[in-house]
Amino acid sequence: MRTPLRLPLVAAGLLSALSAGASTDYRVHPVPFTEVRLDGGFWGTHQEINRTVTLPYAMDQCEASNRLKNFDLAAETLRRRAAGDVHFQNKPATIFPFDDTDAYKVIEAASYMLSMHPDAALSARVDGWIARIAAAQEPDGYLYTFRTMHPDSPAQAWVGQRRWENEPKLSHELYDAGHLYEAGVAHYLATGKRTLLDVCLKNANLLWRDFGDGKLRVAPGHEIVEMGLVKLYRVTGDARWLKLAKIFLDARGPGGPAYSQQDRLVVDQTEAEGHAVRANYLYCGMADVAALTGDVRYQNAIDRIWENVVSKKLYLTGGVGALADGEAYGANYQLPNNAYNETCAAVALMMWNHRMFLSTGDARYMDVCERTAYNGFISGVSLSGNRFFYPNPLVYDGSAKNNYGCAGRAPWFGCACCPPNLMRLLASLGGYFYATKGDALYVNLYGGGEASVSLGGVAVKVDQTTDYPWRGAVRIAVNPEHPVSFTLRLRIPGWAQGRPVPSDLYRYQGGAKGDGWTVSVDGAPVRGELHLGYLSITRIWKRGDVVALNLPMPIRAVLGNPHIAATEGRVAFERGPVVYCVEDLAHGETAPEAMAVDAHARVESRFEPKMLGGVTVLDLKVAQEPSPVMAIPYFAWDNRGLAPMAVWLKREGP
Ligand code: FUB
Ligand code: ZN
Repeated sequence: MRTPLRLPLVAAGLLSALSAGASTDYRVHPVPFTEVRLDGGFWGTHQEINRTVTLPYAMDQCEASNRLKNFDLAAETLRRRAAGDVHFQNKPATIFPFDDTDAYKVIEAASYMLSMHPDAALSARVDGWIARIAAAQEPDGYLYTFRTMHPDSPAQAWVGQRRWENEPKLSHELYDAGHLYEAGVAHYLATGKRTLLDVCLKNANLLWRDFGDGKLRVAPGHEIVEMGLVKLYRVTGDARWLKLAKIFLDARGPGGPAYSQQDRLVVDQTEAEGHAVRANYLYCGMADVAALTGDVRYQNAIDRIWENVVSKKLYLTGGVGALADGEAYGANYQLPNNAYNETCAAVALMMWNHRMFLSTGDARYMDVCERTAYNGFISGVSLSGNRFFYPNPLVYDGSAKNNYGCAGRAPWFGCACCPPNLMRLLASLGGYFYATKGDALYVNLYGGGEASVSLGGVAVKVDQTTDYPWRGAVRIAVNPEHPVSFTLRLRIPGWAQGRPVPSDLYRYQGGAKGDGWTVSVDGAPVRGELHLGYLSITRIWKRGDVVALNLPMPIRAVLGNPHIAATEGRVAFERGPVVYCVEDLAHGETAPEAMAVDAHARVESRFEPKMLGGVTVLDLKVAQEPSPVMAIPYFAWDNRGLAPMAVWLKREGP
């Protein structure tokens, strides 16, 4: 495991320029993904496919679809005009002005992979991309290929006549900047090279010139620059970047479109609204700024918005953003099964929930994060690693071209935001597993692999062995360099306590039974009250100590809140954190969504090592079918051929 490099931080008085609150940070500190190695198992396997298949595939796609060419075209315009050819301009080689971000996201994902797996060829390929990106940057730091290559008039309707003019709507200039910063910081931390980071800082200086200290007041049309600026602040210690993030938050509303969260001041917002990716990135930025400035108004607002999401706008699969129209959150309880649920919205929801956990140390946020991870997030990529879903609906008729114009998993998209977004989160998922606060170590996610942490000044290795999510037995070997006292906090998932989500939006048939979990240390049972969803074990840990967590995984029938029209008279099934669906490969007479199942009937499960990479399947007794019907994990649908699919089946009987 590698320790990231850091720029010398500007030590003192960083936040004196900020008006709000005291200098502070998240109460809980994530153990960086660079200290967590996921071996084999569910996530280790997915990460390896991500690194060995999806990454090179996505790099080829970005090149073949002219994402990189746009940078060359912009650079050419700069060069030719500087040489006196003052009317020279190029036309974009792609459709959207945010296509630059696909390259940035891929570099970010590649950087996370390079942190864990040094690879000279990959590093050189990334360096080549960075050189092309840097060449497209204007002398004052502006970087937005669609304008730079075609400066005399907008090359595309969204671009606007002048810089920033269309930013609150559709230009995506600051969205491009945000993804650039996320990539630049990741690349610097992974490689120690400043090549892309310097591009970021030049761009951020321009933003400071134009927006800093009460100059232009512009609400970013598509948020993410706020999170990106916070990362720049963390890596450089330059307080201007944090201040700028706050300036962009405060520029929103009142009186603008709800679609881009500009109808009210952010501190007055109460519901998740508008475009779901934009919204969730906004809430991430608010969490970061709340943590770093101590300004509780941002935290209070996202607390309210989070309650709204988990109690009224969250799918059982952990997806959000019900509506294709506007790629948006729907009204309260508007959760149709033909959901949009963009993969990017799932990515952003996980990022937001992780931040909410870091603010509070409350496991319910990691419950949501885990639900999304195993279901509506990882569904976005095929098991082969080179086919993708943009929307992640809970029902499918077997033929609709609902995947950005494609029926079934697509090889790529004209608007290719989702695949590289999934890649960057999957590559850094180890960072969601553990966290520390003082002398406490939180274990949030379960999966085979090893982590290195420091507790009470002592290096501790934590080694998980488990077949989670297919089995609930988790063995955690705790190996401190020498005996040390600390508290191990084991997350007992909400589902293991009989609560699918931290609200009344869904419930298990038969009530909140779920107290069968057990924990032991070196064979001695540990009992105790859960606090904020964790079982705490405080003791002097010594090399060779073993914690055994056992989470029984009965198959649970799930019912929706009566306010959700789409789940009325229906039932879904889950086991552990995994949500199931029926996909009818035989295209039989009864479509899955018309299949009737007795929610009280006993359901059998079995592990199928050769199916879908090794999954546990369920055998459901369906009224219309003589033999049991197999249900598979939702995330794995459309890996055996395109077929009708449904998560929510008809409920027979009471
Ligand atoms: O607008 C940029 C990205 O493209 C959004 O995040 C996605 O929803 C897609 O519209
Ligand atoms: Zn997307």
